[in-house]
Parts: sequence; C-alpha cells; structure tokens
Amino acid sequence: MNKRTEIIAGLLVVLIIVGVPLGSVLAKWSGVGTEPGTIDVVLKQFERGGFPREIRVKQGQKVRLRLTSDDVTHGFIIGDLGIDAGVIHPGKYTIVEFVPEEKGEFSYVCSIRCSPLHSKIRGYLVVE
Ligand SMILES: [Cu+2]
Repeated sequence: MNKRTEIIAGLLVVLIIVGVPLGSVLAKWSGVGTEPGTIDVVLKQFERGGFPREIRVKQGQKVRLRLTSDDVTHGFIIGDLGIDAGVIHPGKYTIVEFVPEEKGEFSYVCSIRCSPLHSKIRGYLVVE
C-alpha cells in the first residue's frame, strides 16, 4: 500500500464510523425513521378524502403515529385523550406517541380551517 491509498482507506473508515450514527440521528430529527409499530397517517382536505376513517390500536400498547399532510396545513386532535399534534405541514412529519389506557372509540378532528368543508373531517381511533 502506498501512502496515498492508506490515507484514502483511513478517510473511508472515518466516514463510515461518523456516517452511520449521523444518519440515524438525522432520521430521528426529520421523523423519517420508521420504528416498528409506527402508523402512517396521511391527512387530506375533506374534498380530497379527508382523514383516515379509523386507526386501530391496542389497549395498553404504545401508539406511534407519524402524521403528514398530502395537501394543505392541517391539525390533528383527539379531544377525549387530550392529544393535540399541533400544526401538520404538507410533506413534513409530526410524531405523536401515547399509550391508550382504555378501550373504546375516540374521535379525531382537524383543528385548522383547511377548506370550506373542514368541519366535516372526522375519524376514529379504535382502541381494542
Ligand atoms: Cu381542517
């Protein structure tokens, strides 16, 4: 091995060592990393299909929702569970994690006026 090859090989090793943890940190920050059990929830205006009709989860098991919008800015609130995901921007991800303690159906709605039919948006978190 000549000197130059050694340096390049050394740089590659450094890149691999630094690159792997950095990649996983970036994935966390952007919310793109999908942990097992993550449920993708794509929000749309009512005219374009609205929110998913239902999301089924298990009582006592951690729920991880990855929310995004397919069109305009939306909100996501599960009133009876005290969950407010805040503002969901198109093309960005918001992660919401919680553990549902009780069985039942809990309605979720949009909290931002996203179209004239915004108030018709509704779906149900079904805890089994
Ligand atoms: Cu809305």
